[in-house]
Amino acid sequence: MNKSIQDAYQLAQARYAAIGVDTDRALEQLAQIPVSIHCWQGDDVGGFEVTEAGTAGGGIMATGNYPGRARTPEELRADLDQALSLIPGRHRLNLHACYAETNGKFVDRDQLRPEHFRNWVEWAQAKGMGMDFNPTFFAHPKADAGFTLSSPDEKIRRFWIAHGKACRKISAYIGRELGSPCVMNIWIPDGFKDIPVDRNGARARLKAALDEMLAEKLDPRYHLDAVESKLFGLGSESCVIGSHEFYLGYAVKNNLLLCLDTGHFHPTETVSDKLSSVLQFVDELLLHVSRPVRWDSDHVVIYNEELLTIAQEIIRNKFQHRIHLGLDFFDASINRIAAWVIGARNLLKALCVALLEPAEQLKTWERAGNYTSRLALLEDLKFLPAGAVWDYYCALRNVPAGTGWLAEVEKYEKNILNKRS
Ligand code: RNT
Ligand code: ZN
Repeated sequence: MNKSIQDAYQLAQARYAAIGVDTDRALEQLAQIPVSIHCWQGDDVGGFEVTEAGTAGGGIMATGNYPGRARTPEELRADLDQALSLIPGRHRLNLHACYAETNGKFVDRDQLRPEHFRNWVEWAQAKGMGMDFNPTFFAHPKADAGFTLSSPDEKIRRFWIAHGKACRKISAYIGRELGSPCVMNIWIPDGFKDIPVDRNGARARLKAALDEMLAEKLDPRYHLDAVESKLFGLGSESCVIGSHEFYLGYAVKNNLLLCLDTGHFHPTETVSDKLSSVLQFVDELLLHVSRPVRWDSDHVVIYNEELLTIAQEIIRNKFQHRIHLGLDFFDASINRIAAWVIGARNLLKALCVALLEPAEQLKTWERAGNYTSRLALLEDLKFLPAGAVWDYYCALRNVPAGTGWLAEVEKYEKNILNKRS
């Protein structure tokens, strides 16, 4: 290991030890937290279906035309390999149904089967990675009218219910093959552009459709269902059918995971504050860590205060066993591999910093009403050498520290990405 990284770590270790924090222990814990890496950053949420895809809808839109987008499953897997080699720790892959491999044949979404995902499973197996999965209720002609599971058209509803059922089988197959529960997240774009007169009708249809889709009990050792709400999207500005209250109620009533996407709430609401509320009533959560800029814009996750607060909420409460962490952003204006690496490393950095906090000491002061000491230490913590601990973690895990990873991405861009048309 690089001597300056080692030396800096030893000094940092002593600083943290002085406030009762064991840095080695913190890094052991960090290594136990997987992040589900979303496949869709690599190809701008395109997927590989053998048909003309519809418009994405619901506000899903990657903007930018940076060269090098993955055009085939092989390219996407190679790009993911490259990204994963620069992210410390062992993580998971989060795959959408539209990334099926159907051997050049058109297979509609209600007909998808586990075999269409075998290559992905084998890829994950070879790396000892777990996987998560998502039905794709957008970018399809049957979603172009803006409604899927809540559509007033029974045929459309049936189609999407069948897609959801097919995906649950695929998810359970993935979980069984990989020996780790596959979290299957349900997000639909359904909503009204303009002020509706029958919100209730659409929500009642969504509830009935979900009930039918999720009726079969599946083994939680292999498969877990999650539901994701949204505040608004492009084309669903006036009313989103699957709102927060809708899915919170649905998850509590049916004992499902609730997915909280950090870009899906009113700008003055924070997901960090919701975790300890919702976890009083659901067993587990899925987080889509994203970054809204004015709206649900899915920018690359940066190391900001809300990201750190989310990490602190998780670590201070030992919620890492109840919260599945996933990323959800898609930026097509920068190198896509760099986007994955930057976003994933930022989430891990936030978790690292949260693990370097003397949480019990802070809680003790708080319970005793000693807010002075609490504030003094919280402020001092901000200037402790967490960066030295993070660099050491990267070195331990054989991943470049600092921006050392960028040279690797640039090499890959020159040799591989720039050769793509
Ligand atoms: C959309 C949701 C959803 C998607 C992915 C691609 O607003 O956040 O999670 O981003 O399923
Ligand atoms: Zn999301």
